[in-house]
Amino acid sequence: MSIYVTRPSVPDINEYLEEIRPIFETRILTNMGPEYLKLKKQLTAYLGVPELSMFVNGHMALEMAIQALGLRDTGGEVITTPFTFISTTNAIARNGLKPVFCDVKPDDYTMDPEKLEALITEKTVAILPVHVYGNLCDVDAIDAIAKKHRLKVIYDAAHAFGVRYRGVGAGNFGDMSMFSFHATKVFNTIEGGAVAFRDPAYREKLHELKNYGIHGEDVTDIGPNAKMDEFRAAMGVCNLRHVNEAIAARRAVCEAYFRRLSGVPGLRLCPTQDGVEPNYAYMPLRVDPERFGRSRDQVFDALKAEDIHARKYFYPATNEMSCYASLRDACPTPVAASLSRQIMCLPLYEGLTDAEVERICDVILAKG
Ligand code: T4K
Repeated sequence: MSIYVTRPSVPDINEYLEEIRPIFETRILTNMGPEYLKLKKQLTAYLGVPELSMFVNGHMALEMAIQALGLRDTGGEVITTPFTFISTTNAIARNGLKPVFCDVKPDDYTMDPEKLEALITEKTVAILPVHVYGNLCDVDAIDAIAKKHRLKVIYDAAHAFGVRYRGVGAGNFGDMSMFSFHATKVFNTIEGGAVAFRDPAYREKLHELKNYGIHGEDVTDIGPNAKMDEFRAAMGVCNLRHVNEAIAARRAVCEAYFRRLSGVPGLRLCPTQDGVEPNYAYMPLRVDPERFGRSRDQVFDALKAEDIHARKYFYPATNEMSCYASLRDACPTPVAASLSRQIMCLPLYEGLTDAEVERICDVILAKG
C-alpha cells in the first residue's frame, strides 16, 4: 500500500455535518460569518495570541501581512532565508520588494542571526525568517537586531501551529506571524491561514485588505479577495477539537523514527530545541552521503521503489529557482544549498502505524 508524506487529519463526517448544518439555514456562506468568528475566537485562545485574522490560505496571509505593515511597493529589501517553501520568497517579490537571502544554521535550519546584520543596508525594510519544520528561529537575537535597526519582523510560522517557546505561543514574536492551515499541516481548514499580531491597529487593516481593500465606501489599499469561507472555518472548528490528539499521535510516530534512526552514522534527525514545546509537524532526515554511504536522493529513490513517498522539502532552495536566478550570487547561502541536497521529510501523520515506520526505516537502513 502507498505511503505518502502526509495524510490530512479529518473529523468524523457526522461531526462535520453537524457543524455545517446551520450554514444551510442561515445561508451565510462566507464574508466573515458565524463559523469564521467562532474559529477565530477559538484559535486566538489556542495559539495564545492577542489578535488573529484568518485568510483563504497561508500564502495570501503572508502577502497581506507584508502589505498591512506598509511595505508594499516601497522598493525595499526584505531579508529572508532560502531553505523554505517558495511561498515565502514569492510573498516578498509579489509585494514589489527584493528578497535578500540570509543563510541558515546547520543545527535547526532557521535563519542564522550571526549572518543577518551584515546583510542590512539602508534599503532593508523588514526581516522575514521561517520557523522551518516548526523549529523556532532564534527569536531573541532576531528581534534584538530588528529593534536596533528599526526593522519590521514577519515570521513565516506556516509550520509552527501550536509551538510554544518558554510557554509563549509562536505567534507572539516580531510584528506579525503567518500560520498555514493547509491540508498537509498539523491543523487544517482544508486551505487556510492566519496572521497573528499584537498591535490592534492592524486589525481593521488586515480585515479590509482581504476584502479588496474596501474601507467603508472607499478603497484605500488595493487588496485581493482572500477571505476564508464558512465551510473551511467549520472544518477548522471540528479539527481544532482533536488537534491535541493529532499532535500526540504524531509525537508517537516521531519517537518510533528516533528509536530506529538516531545514532546511525551519517543520518541526522532534528532534536527538540531547548525551551520549545514542539508540534511534530515534519520528520526531516538529513543524509550525509560520505558517512552514510548513500545520498539523500538514493535513499529517496529506494523508498519510492517501495511505494513510500517522502518529500524533498525543500529542494531546490528558493534562491536556486530560475525566477530568482538574478539574486542568487549577491548573497550565497552554502548551508542552505547543502541542506537542500541532503534533507528529505519522511512520512508523518496521525494513523501511520509502528509497522509502517518499521518498514520505512528498513528501506532507509538497507544496504543498497
Ligand atoms: N510558508 C511555508 C514555509 C510553507 O511550507 C507553506 C506551505 C507556505 C508558506 C504557504 O502556505 P499555504 O498557502 O499552502 O497555506 C505542500 C502544501 O501545498 C503547502 O501548504 C506546504 N507549505 C508545502 C510545504 O507542501 P506539496 O506540493 O508538497 O503538496 P502535495 O499536494 O504534493 O501533498 C503532499 C502529500 O500529501 C501528497 O502526496 C498526498 C498528501 N495529501 C495532500 C493533499 C493536498 C493528501 O493526502 N490529501 C490532500 O488533500 O505542497
